[in-house]
Amino acid sequence: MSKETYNDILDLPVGFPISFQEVRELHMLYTCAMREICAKLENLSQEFELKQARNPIQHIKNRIKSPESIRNKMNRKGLMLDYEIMRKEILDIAGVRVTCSYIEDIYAIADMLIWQDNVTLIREKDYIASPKPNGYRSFHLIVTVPVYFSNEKQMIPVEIQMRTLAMDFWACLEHQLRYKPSKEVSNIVRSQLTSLAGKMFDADMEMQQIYQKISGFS
Ligand code: 0O2
Repeated sequence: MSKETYNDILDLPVGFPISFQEVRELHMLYTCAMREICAKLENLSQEFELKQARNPIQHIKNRIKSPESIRNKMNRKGLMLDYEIMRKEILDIAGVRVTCSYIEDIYAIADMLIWQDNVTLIREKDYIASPKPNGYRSFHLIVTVPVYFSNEKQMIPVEIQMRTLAMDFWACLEHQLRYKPSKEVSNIVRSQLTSLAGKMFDADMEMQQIYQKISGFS
């Protein structure tokens, strides 16, 4: 069966020549890696529940990037739609999002993950210290984790996005803008959102300061 026919069956985007076997392999590999990271975060969360006064991890979500989203990203980056290139260049096929209470929690949890023997840091992007021009704030890590099979080990990348609840609330709303066709509305809303991002960051900082005062840290 030709790759194009497989694309039809799997509802893959037109022009993404990827075989049935490759899609299954891809899903399996990245799901395994994503599970590894989620398990590590769940373990930390359980330890906090048991031993600490509060759990800084509010939510853990995960997703495997859809073939369409992978295709769009490869087009955006000007990459040839090729399986091997995708494996090498698209590092957020497996994605985990961690929502924390305070900004300081984000850095603490990130350190606790990176410190672990089988987590290798590939890249770190601190959009909290340096927000994007639109106001987007989040802390991104690309790590690899080993995934063991019967006769081999593969290092698979996982993107971990870490945010406060306020940053997550903002990013989810801003994400909806991508699907709004009206340019006029988009432009107004865009600048509103950028200004709101600053206010939400100020609120995050203030909440953290209040928390520190309450718990006697400062
Ligand atoms: P989706 O649909 O969420 O998966 P790079 O690999 O550095 O060349 P990349 O991967 O765009 O480029 O890096 P970056 O900036 O770390 O962004 C990765 C992801 O962060 C994005 O994935 C989004 O999920 C999120 N993100 C980045 N910028 C914004 C933003 O301005 N607003 C919102 N809401 N989310 C953002 P994708 O693949 O773009 O999309």
